[in-house]
Amino acid sequence: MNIVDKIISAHRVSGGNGPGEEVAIRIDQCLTQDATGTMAYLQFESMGLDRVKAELAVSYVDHNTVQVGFENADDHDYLQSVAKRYGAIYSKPGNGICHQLHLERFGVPGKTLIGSDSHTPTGGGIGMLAMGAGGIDVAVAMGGGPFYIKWPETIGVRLVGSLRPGVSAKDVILKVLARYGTKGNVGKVVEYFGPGVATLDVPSRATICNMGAELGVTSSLFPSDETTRLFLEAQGRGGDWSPLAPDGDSGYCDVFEIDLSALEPLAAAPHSPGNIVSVSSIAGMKVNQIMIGSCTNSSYRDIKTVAKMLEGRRVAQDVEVGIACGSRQVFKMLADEGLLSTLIAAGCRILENACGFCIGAHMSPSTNAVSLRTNNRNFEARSGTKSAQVYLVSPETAAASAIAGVVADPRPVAVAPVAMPERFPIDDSMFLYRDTAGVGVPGAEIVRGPNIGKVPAGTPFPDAFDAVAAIKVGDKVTTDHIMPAGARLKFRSNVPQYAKYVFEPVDPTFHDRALASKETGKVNVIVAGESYGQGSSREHAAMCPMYLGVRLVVAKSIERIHKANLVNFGIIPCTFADQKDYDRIGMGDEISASGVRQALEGGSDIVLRDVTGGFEFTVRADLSPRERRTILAGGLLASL
Ligand code: MIC
Ligand code: SF4
Repeated sequence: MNIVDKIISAHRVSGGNGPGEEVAIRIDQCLTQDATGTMAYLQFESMGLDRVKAELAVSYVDHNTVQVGFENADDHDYLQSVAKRYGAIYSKPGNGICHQLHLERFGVPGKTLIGSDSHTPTGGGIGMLAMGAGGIDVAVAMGGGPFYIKWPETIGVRLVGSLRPGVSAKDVILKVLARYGTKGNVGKVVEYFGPGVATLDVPSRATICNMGAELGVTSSLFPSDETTRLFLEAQGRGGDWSPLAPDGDSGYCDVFEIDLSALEPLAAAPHSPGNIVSVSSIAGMKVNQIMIGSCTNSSYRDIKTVAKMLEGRRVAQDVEVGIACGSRQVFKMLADEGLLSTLIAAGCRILENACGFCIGAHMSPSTNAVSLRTNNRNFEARSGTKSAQVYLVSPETAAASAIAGVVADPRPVAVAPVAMPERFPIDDSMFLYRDTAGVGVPGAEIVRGPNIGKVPAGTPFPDAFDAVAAIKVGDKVTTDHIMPAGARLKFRSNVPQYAKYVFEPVDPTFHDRALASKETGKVNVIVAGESYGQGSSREHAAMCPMYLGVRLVVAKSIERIHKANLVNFGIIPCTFADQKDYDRIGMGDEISASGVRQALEGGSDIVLRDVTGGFEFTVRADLSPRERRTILAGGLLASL
């Protein structure tokens, strides 16, 4: 067995005997972050449980920390009070980014973790089966319920050799993205093996697993070995370690070999993490902004490497450089070693330990700017500036370019590798309610400011309906297109308000049109191309469309987390039986259907009539009986 199969087998509750079959697994640990967490906890509350039942639930605040206006602060108060009441641990704003913190303080090899954030697989760096999910799925797991996945097929990435100076983990995952792309990998997991594994420290492994999310896979994992043990010991958690390795090299559906010694610095060019080019091919290009940090590249290893590269140097005059550590631990270590002072002297802007620039919460580049960033997504407009050209690079490439003022190959200016400390400084004082974790404080008041709204209620799926193709979009439409973050992020806890921005970057008229057709009793249909719903786990990309009367998404293909979110909010995620029908449907076409409940119940294809075009077309929903029941009931909350 490979590692993934071992962990799934050990956690299997029901179903699934092999790849492709739905399996219910027990979840040991849960994490939420604030931007998805308020809805997750509102849904948890509505389940009527008295406390968190999973082994561990941690509620992090890292996304909405800018606090312009009362909204973010209201969310924090709610999350803090609800954590206290129900027995979750609360990580205060300023403590750091959820994935970096979870790796440092809570992750355990061989355990399962789900998080209401697509980069939860960062935990795969220490051999956890860690997966992103919608908030309601996390709420169910917090309540002790299982999590459903398709038993994945496992891609084996065999690592040989060792990285050369100036080349790092980011380049490894960009190489994997160059091979597998950002679509077509649904239902798979990536497992890293081979002699090269031992040459990578835990933060490097975590970087690789983190950005595996951009492949669209369910998770990514490394074995748990001596390096993992030393990392956990250094975090004062040696007792959490256990070894984990595949039985042999044969349990993979595909094997891709990377010779780390031969790897060169890479970059993801605008506007997709799968658009890989070599740094040497863009070297010399003028750069306006460089942002270093995010859950992908903000470890002690990464930020110290940058500081060492900038030691005694200054950032180029026309370049703005911002640096955000991933956690308070990293920040403090930098400060204690005098490296914060190095960064300040070099002319960097020191940013808060939070998501910040990565999600466009601040630090948007100027018009047409070239921005080099060490995060994981460069979707158009995600930075907050539509015309900006965002390139994703390693911390080493970012630092070399900061000095040069143009894209620069870091290899000539590489520094010695950062050694892992024997003991990290441990200070858990910004994790609240550890003593009442799993128990809670019965009767504790839950604080609900005006920004805390309600979860919209679902209604049973209609058998027959008149509908309209409310929007038609192309391939690789991300959740950032469907439900933008950045300046709109603060409305996450207020669905009617946030719903005003559904598809804003694509078609700002969508909200008004969708609401108008809903009010006339029509169902709204979204027509989409390949890989619909890439990116974030935000269930708002299903919840807000549901609120606007969307009941069907008809696409060429749909990504895993988004598909699960659509089901959870009573929307049928379906694909064209004949992809040519995508071309025949026009935006605004009237569509009608009947016998839909019966088709769903029986798991058969659904025939829709394009009344405007005068033709019928068939769509299919590849759903388990459980998922079909959920949709028929009007979503997961309605079906519980
Ligand atoms: C992201 O990187 O897109 C986010 C913001 O972390 C999302 C979660 C969200 O939308 O709140 C994710 O990756 O799931
Ligand atoms: Fe935060 Fe960016 Fe990581 Fe998402 S990808 S969790 S926004 S740092």
